[in-house]
Amino acid sequence: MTTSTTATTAPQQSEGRTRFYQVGSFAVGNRLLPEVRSLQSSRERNNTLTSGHRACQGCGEALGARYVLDAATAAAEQAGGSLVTVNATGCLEVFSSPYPESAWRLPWLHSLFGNAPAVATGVAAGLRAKGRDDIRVVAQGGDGGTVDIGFGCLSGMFERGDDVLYVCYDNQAYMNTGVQRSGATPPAVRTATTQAVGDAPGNVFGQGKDVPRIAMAHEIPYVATATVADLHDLERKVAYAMSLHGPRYIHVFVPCPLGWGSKSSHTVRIARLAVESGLFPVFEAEHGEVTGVSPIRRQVPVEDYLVLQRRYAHLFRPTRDEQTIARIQAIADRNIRRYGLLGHPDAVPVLNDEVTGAASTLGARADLNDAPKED
Ligand SMILES: Cc1ncc(C[n+]2csc(CCOP(=O)(O)OP(=O)(O)O)c2C)c(N)n1
Ligand code: SF4
Repeated sequence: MTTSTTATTAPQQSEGRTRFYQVGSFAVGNRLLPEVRSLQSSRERNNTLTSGHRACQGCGEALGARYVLDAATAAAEQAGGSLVTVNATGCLEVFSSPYPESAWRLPWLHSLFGNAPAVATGVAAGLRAKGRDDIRVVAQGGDGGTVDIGFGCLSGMFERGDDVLYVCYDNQAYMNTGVQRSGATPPAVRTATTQAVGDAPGNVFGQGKDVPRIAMAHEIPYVATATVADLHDLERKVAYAMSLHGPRYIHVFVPCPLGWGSKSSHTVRIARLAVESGLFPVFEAEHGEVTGVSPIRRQVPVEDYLVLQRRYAHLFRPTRDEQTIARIQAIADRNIRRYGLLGHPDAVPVLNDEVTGAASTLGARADLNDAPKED
């Protein structure tokens, strides 16, 4: 993440202009800045993931991880203890720990790609054996490390009842290795391994895994979904999860500008549209039962979400793929029904539309012109 360049948030520069770690790429770091801290190092925050990492500008995963681990650390410290985290291989691990540097300011272990839940189980067991119930364990990984290669370890961790909070940062593909499809990649998405060619371009419909619901089926103490569009909600869920014991799971929706072909300034907006369209339902569940949802207040058609991302560009150019857009809208509609997302008295339902049965309540279709252009 870069430091802000606005007048109020820019770091105090004593040696001239801000220097960037890399120029002309998505990777911009500030670790070469003089020893002057920006607002991201506010004394009110733990700043567990601090300046100097190499995430792309606008990386949702960096934003989400920072808020998750700051909230988890704060919760552990308020209880008189501390936190240790285990990190699966993936973008988050790579951009935060280029040897010999680290952007982490807490005890942090790098596991393999596929065994973060098992390593976290071992850490928790070791702490238990030493009688250290003051030290809490958080494990984290991307969607590939979680829903694919790490899934067996994760299910075992749930089933055994291990005292670990596991957080999945879902950017819907294997970003670290070049945007390959994962079991969390949505239908129709173009990735390096699901090209936008043929009769059914992009990722196929009807495959993949809904891990929050699979976690609920384990009837563990707590399962929640969240996005970087509502960081207070994310912090609250982490704090609540930390007040519980046993296996807990939080699935965080984190847009990836590089892999999704979106503007870095659209990360939070895209996350909000995913929620407001119904494509990413935000809910909490305890012991297998849904206990709360974040209702949609101003429903938008899925198109408003899709047009801002080049990975969906083939649905709009050279001609609109009405059928596929309607199928994606049907997924959102099913989520809305499944979780009762329009049950809130303030909710604004979508209006009619000749294609998808939906119409923007935000006027976001004007953003068709604002969408990233195809390569
Ligand atoms: C056994 C094994 N297979 C493959 C890899 C290469 N690898 C490292 S990270 C990664 C993808 C990570 O994807 P994800 O978990 O979704 O995290 P992201 O990078 O998207 O944050 C892959 C394939 C590996 N490290 N180990
Ligand atoms: S590729 Fe995506 S997940 Fe990885 S650092 Fe860049 S924006 Fe973040």
